[in-house]
Amino acid sequence: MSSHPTGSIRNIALTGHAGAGKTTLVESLLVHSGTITKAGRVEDGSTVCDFEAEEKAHQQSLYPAVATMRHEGLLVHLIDTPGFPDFLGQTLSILPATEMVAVVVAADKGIQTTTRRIMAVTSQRKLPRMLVINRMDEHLGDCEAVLERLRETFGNEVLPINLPSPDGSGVVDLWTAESGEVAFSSVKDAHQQLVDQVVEVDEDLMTEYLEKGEVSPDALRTAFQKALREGHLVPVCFTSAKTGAGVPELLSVFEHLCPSPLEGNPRPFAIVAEDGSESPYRCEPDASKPLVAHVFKVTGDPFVGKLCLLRVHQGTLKAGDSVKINDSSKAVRVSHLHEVHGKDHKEVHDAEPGHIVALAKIDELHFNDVVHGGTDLGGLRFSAIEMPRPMYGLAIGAKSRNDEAKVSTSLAKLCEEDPTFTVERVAATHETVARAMGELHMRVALERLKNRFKLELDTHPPKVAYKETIGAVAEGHHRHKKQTGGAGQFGEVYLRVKPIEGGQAVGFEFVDATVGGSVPRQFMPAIEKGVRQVLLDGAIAGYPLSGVRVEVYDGKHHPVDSKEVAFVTAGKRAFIDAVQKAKPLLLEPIVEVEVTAPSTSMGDLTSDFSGRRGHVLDTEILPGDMCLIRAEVPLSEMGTYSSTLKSMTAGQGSFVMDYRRDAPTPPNVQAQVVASFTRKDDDD
Ligand SMILES: Nc1nc2c(ncn2[C@@H]2O[C@H](COP(=O)(O)OP(=O)(O)OP(=O)(O)O)[C@@H](O)[C@H]2O)c(=O)[nH]1
Ligand SMILES: [Mg+2]
Repeated sequence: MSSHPTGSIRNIALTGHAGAGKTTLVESLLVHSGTITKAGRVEDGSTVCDFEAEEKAHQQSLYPAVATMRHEGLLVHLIDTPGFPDFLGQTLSILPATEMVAVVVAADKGIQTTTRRIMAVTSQRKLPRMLVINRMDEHLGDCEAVLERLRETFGNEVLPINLPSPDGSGVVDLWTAESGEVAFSSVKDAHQQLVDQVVEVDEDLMTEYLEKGEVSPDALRTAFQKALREGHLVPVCFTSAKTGAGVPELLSVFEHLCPSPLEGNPRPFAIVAEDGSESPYRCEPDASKPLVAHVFKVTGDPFVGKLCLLRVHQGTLKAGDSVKINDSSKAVRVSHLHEVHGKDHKEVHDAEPGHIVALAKIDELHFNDVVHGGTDLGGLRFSAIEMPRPMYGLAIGAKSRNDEAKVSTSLAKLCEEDPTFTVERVAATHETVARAMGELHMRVALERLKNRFKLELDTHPPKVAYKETIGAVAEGHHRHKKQTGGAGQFGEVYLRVKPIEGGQAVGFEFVDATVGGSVPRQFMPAIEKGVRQVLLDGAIAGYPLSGVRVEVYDGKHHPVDSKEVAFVTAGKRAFIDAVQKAKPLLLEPIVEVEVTAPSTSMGDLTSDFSGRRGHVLDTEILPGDMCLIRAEVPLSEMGTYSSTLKSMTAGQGSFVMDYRRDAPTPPNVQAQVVASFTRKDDDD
């Protein structure tokens, strides 16, 4: 039996924009719970959660970190997350491990890019959330306006659960108190508003409340939980992570009002059958049921090597158990379980539903894997939160020849630890391209390679990975005839190419539309082979070709000289001939960029997008003299955007970009790229 059964566990994520004060708030909560005696400082690199070398160097969080505290009989896991938009993927990946997402907002900054993103994702995923307005020590005067903006932006279900005292040295609880002095608003009104909102989720309670004018605290807590689960209430707390004002009250909200794993919303698990159909699976937080745990984070530890963080959703994981991973039939032995607190690990014997534990050195485990103990749970999958697609690319190579072997293994480790960092060999450009979410993310990844693997890379901007497709229907023909002494080679192909609906350069179809045996059946695979040879290197500019349907409608063969090789060449040549007549198009990746910046810089920012061949989709004025700009821009024009944005907004702007689609390049760009291409022909 675990010393902390499920009902006494709380798992809370601290999210929000960079600099809101999350890591400092965790320190303050750890001090108030008696877990540590003195708060560390982000600037000194002495906090529990920013323990990695790169975090200390940058003085900001770059990876999620778990802090564990025991307080008043409860076990609380706080997960601190990075707030800079480049690290959004890291932050999103840990949300499934928690029952409550606290979104921290700096009172002086209000709603920023990460605030919006997290509020949107938690709403979609039906994750209970709350808002914490921090930095009230220095910005007490801004608190009322920020609360108002949060309500305007995220709805009237955003309601304070406490309010700052007149001098900001503490807060007045609105859950229990009906009177008291506060910096703004009135305790009586705010209390009333809170209770009114909560009772709305329960008709019987509402009737009782209307009749008697009050409801019991127990009934109110149950309704509060329901309101959180349904997103009918987004409570707001005020804090100063620096002075500790409001921190004991925040801890109390986490412990007494936030859902335990028994009370959280069900997680999106599904059993996938052999035919691919899915049926939802409801994990029950019951320690006696078969084990279900989910890997929400993979990281590398300099001492223990690969470390996977798991959240147990059902059943009990014990040290020494053998478990299964996804649908693998191989049982894997779990010899040690660890509780995590910053960089420290403490061995524990078992983990019941709700627990977060680390498993070391299990090579078979990967991000988003399901670990289970049931014979019939092989098809169990967790529907992961969709990750933003990394679009900021750098072509990379080893600095020293001796390091070449090390490059791929080290990069593979990095990719495994970060779902938004990828490395691919781009055949079209013959480059190895690393992709991250932005410049900072890329820089941090390169620093990590240096710190952890003593590996330095050469980098340069990658060539654009264009794609080829066609814009019209056309026909192509090739007659391949070769006489080399004895038997010759003969094959003749007529084919038609058609764009596949959508013009998105997606897909390839090959159809035999011949009649009367003009091309004997056995040569059709040879023609297809020839056509497919063109797909990788393209027909006009050396880039991959797709979005084409090929119909072979006629041809000729020779009873003696027709050979497979002849039809391969004829197919390939006829295809290139057809594509060249089919209004070929060169496509480039387009990203959607979302910028949040002071509204005074809106004009500059929108005209900058025009200079980058982009176009603005929409703009919005946000509360607090901020604006939001959404634009579509060719990826190739975004290489220097971080520094431009920084200088245009005096460091106040932030942006995220996401892949949208591929679109045709302007005719002059296409003409240039096509002109610089020479086909290497080796088959004639
Ligand atoms: N005055 C004041 N400063 C604060 C408060 N909370 C944090 N800070 C300071 O704000 C800066 C950023 O704080 P962090 O705790 O690193 O912020 P964060 O939200 O973790 O930022 P990221 O890790 O980048 O997402 C640090 O210099 C803190 O000392 C606060 O309540 N009041
Ligand atoms: Mg931080």
